[in-house]
Amino acid sequence: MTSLFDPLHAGDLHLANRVIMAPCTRNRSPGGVPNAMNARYYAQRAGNGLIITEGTAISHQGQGYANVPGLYSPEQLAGWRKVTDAVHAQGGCIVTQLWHVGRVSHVSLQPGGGAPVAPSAITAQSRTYVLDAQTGEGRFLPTSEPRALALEELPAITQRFADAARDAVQVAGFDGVELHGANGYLLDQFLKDGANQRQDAYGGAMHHRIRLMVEAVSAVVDAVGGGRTGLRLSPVTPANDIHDRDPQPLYTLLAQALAPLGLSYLHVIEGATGGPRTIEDRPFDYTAFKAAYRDAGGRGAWIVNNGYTRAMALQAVASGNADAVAFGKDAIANPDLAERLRRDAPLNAWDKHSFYGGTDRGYTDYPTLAR
Ligand code: 8OZ
Repeated sequence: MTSLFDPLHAGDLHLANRVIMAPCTRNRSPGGVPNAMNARYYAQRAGNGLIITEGTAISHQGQGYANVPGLYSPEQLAGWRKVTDAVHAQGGCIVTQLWHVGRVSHVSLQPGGGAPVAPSAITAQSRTYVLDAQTGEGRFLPTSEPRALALEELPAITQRFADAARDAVQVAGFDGVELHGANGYLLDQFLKDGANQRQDAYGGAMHHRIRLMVEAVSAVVDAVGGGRTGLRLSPVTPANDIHDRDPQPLYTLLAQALAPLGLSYLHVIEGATGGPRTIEDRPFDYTAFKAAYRDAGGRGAWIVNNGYTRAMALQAVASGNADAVAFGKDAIANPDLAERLRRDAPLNAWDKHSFYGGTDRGYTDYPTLAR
């Protein structure tokens, strides 16, 4: 029987165990440039089988929050190199999450103070994290009204995903990349009819709405190889005001389109991100989704996420329902999470007040068992 603590080959990624650090936004990279404190934080967590970095903007346009890191300038790539070197020195494996927020942004974060971009000009009823121009303090503000992307703009966005992926691996030293296809950001916006009301080849019918995501994933696969490419999905999360009328067939179609791409892994958020695992008016059969992917020849690891306890994670891997389990808040609060889970040791509690922005407090000062 497979254990949560067994090694895993996920495409070209070699994981020492199946405890994965989920991507967690921390807003601690001023200027979008990863710094020494960020390197320390990730290096502390290298005992997890895989670290997926916080969402990292592939372009200025793709940025939706203050002080999140980027992957589009030489300084940002050099900053990440320090992070990956520090993680590799501890024997860890690390991929970066390629992020374009689409409409979940604010004019003050966009190039030239322009409108954020989206499949359609529909404002998300959501909030984004912005710095006050006077005080420099972080605060949450409503997202700005977006403009609909022109058809002619889409190839450049796909290309940016590919170029950022190549730079992430070749320049910044990442073991691979994960596209952020979840939580109501750009690729998820195109996928779902609540945000996508286009009438061109990228909107309307389901096979149109999956197009941008499949093109972006394919371009990244061409750039760095399928074995170094993962994708995060959230079929029914309401995060960032996203919804779809009929997610099950949408994700079946998506699974069939992704299956031939030879991905390292799919990473699935079950239920409401950071919230309930089942949503009454948004039913979804994850077993059927996984079966659709496998039946279509989809290989690579199946990573699950959202509110997993130790017992649930052990059971998910032992039963074969998942190959690995991603933990967010527990990985923030426990630098030695995999070791604690292995020993069935108590976990540190997380401090939600220091999740977004701030100093080393609530970031690099959570104790290990040894301390
Ligand atoms: C929390 C705060 C800001 C961003 C996500 C990238 O939900 C995020 C995020 C989470 O995927």
